[in-house]
Amino acid sequence: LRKNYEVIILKLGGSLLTDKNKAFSIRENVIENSINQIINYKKPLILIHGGGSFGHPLAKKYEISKGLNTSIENQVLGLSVTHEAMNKLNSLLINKFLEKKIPVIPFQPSSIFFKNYEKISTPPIGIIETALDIELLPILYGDIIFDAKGSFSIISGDKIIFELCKNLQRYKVSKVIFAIEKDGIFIRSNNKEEGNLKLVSEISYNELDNLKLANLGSKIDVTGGIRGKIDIIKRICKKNIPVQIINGMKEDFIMKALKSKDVI
Ligand code: IP8
Repeated sequence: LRKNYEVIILKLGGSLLTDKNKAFSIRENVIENSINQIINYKKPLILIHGGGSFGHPLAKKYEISKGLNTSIENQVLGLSVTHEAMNKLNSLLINKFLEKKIPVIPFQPSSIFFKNYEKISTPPIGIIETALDIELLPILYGDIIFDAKGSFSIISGDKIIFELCKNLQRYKVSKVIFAIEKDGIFIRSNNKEEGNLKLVSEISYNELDNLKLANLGSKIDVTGGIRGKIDIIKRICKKNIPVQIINGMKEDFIMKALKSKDVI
């Protein structure tokens, strides 16, 4: 059995894979290009993807992240439909890998993770480690999550990453890469609301709390947007795991980040 193997966790953001403003739209070229870069990386990798225009509009419509609410018409059906939309996006990706004869395996997060009064309980994730052992690429995604108090909400891809960082045992996460549709995190260079925007090239853990985030306009996001992402990044960094944010729209940035080459 493999022990102390390094693994990279890569997240393809939902707004990278889809046009978040248009329901069920996918960015065919971006997906194709991302997959081509990923299959070039021959070392252990776990792939996570977000919801984009598949998961977020439905989750918002049925207020899934706020939990069971009997006054919302057909909410439980909406829960099912939200999960299925994510499954669809996932199957689409899975099939693209299979067309290229790359062994991949999807894991349904809603069948792995369970919320217990705000705490996510994760059973031993040996299944993911065994997939890695036999060189299957595990793919997980933002999904619905059931709650022990008889309710449900959404588990974001980012949250899943944190749970994996916390719970993998035989594999050590060497870094987490977020491929998004922008160059990274932008801050305001002065205190005014619309000060000049500046891309942050490097941030240390201690600086994460005081970022003056630039407002780049918000898309439908039920899992906390960039603030939520920074919160998760902090928790990942606290485990001494470096995090990199890259622009997944650029031709070879995913490959460069995976191979630790210089990238913006
Ligand atoms: O895009 C959200 O995952 P994320 C998944 O990683 C759903 O935040 C179902 C909205």
